[in-house]
Amino acid sequence: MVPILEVADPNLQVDLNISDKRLFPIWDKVQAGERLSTSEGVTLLESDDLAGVGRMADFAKKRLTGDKVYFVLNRHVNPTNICVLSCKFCDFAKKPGDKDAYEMSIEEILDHVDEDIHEIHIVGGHHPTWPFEYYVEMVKAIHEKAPHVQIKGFTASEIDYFQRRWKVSPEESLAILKEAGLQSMPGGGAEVFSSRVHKILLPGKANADRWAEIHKTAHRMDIPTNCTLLYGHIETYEERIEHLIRLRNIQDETGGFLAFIPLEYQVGMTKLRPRHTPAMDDLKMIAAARLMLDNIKYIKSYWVMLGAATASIGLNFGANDLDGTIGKERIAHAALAESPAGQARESMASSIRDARRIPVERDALYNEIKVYDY
Ligand code: V47
Repeated sequence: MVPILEVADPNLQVDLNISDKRLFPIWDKVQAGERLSTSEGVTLLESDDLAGVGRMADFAKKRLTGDKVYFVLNRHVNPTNICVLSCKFCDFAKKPGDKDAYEMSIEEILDHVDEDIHEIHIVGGHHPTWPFEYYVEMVKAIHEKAPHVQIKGFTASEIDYFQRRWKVSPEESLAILKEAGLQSMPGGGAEVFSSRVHKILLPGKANADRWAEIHKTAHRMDIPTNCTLLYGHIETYEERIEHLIRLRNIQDETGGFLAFIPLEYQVGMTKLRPRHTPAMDDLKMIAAARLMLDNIKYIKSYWVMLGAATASIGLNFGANDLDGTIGKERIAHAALAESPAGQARESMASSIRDARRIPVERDALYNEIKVYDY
């Protein structure tokens, strides 16, 4: 299958110093623009040649989008942490009556919508009693307050829950939410598609087939979406790469994914492993994503979970997006993420310049707003 993406620099050539011989045939395929297989993806994650893997991914990134790295002025709003699910990796979810459980009013949500942002990202718990109409009201109110702010909201898992709880099918809920002002969907809720992991960590949550069905429905309705992988807990390298290949197959069918975000598991109090996965693993994960997902244009280096320093290095390992300024993020921080709650526009630009890349401010749909000085 030939990648469907337009390539910024099809003639790009570089000489690489690769020390791991197992990477030689992979490098030949990358240069020829050929697709990588599951076993080649696993080799990328297993290799100790971090620089070699990173340079191949950086080459693939440069060929696609040159030296530009994107970011958005955005706010994350997590309207409630009350959730009927009990995913074993999640410190965010609380039960009604728990000490730290919270519910935001529409007014409180609107306080997050500043004039200067371009994107609002809404993801929350699966609340047992909030009616579907409350979510519609939320989207309408944001859209009325700031029509220029693009609303990216609701994971496939939340859309699935609207059907289970309120009998509103994904087609219906997405049509109503789109009418209210929703423009795109975040990539969360995918976790790891492996049914082995699903059984252990997230029983009762939308599974791989359902997640895919909902994203394909959104794509058919001209709602672009993102996709994610939650890694660094109990999953194997094979399961990570099989997950990426599934995403690549969906993208071949629909072309509706904007960006892929590798989400590093934050150990917090759930402690599926004693400490977080090493930075070397984060960087290889970003690189493997760039090399496997030849049909998804943007790969994020998500500073909230990686920390600003590793995220900036990720921009030399195939990532071309640093996500956004964020504001008050609660999911990773409930799991004790060490990053600050938000970043200013200038510190995003500095992280990108530190990686010797060109900062480009974008909107939620990747339209360029401003190219910064390098
Ligand atoms: O679906 C929950 C994850 C996701 C933990 O689309 C955890 O642009 C790590 O989807 N450690 C929500 N991750 C966040 C999300 C997201 C974030 C940034 C950008 C985009 C985008 C999407 O957070 C959940 C779940 O996979 N999560 N607990 C944890 N302990």
